[in-house]
Amino acid sequence: MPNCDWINKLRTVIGAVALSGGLIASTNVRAADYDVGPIHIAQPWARATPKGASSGAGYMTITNNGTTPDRVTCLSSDLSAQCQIHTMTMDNGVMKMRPVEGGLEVKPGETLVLKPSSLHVMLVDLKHPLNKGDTVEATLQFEKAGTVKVAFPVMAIGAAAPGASAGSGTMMEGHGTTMQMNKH
Ligand SMILES: [Cu+2]
Repeated sequence: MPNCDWINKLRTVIGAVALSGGLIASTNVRAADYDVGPIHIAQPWARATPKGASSGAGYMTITNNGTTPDRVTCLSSDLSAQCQIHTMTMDNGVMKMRPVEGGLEVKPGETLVLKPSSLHVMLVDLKHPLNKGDTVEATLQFEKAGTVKVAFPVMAIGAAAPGASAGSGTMMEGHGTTMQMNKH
């Protein structure tokens, strides 16, 4: 039955086009994961910054699938003069962030979640504001596992935790102070 055969071929072609279209769409939306030695990095993203902001932040999850602890620092970023890893803690009711001294420890079997109002990659002295749809790259160095360049897709400012804008001025203020102290 030649007719039937032709329809089946057409179906296959349509199916393949639909499938590849779907794959392209999903890779555009989803950020890449990274592996370096036993370290797995998933869902990197950065938050868009308002005009005039001097620093921005990147987030991701870091899992240590190895058997020994490792320590991660941020070496550099393509869109900022400096790159650091910061912790955020409450100090007398004020959120303060500080660079992690000597690298952020990732214990064996542990997954660290870098997210707004918590651990983050700090992009200090941005070359220009981070706009939604941009990608910012940062090179992370693991003491044992080695270095990996991670691309952080920039999400909307609104992708942040609610109420974050109200405290951001104070956070930046505190940030500037700790940066000064860190330079000596
Ligand atoms: Cu910070």
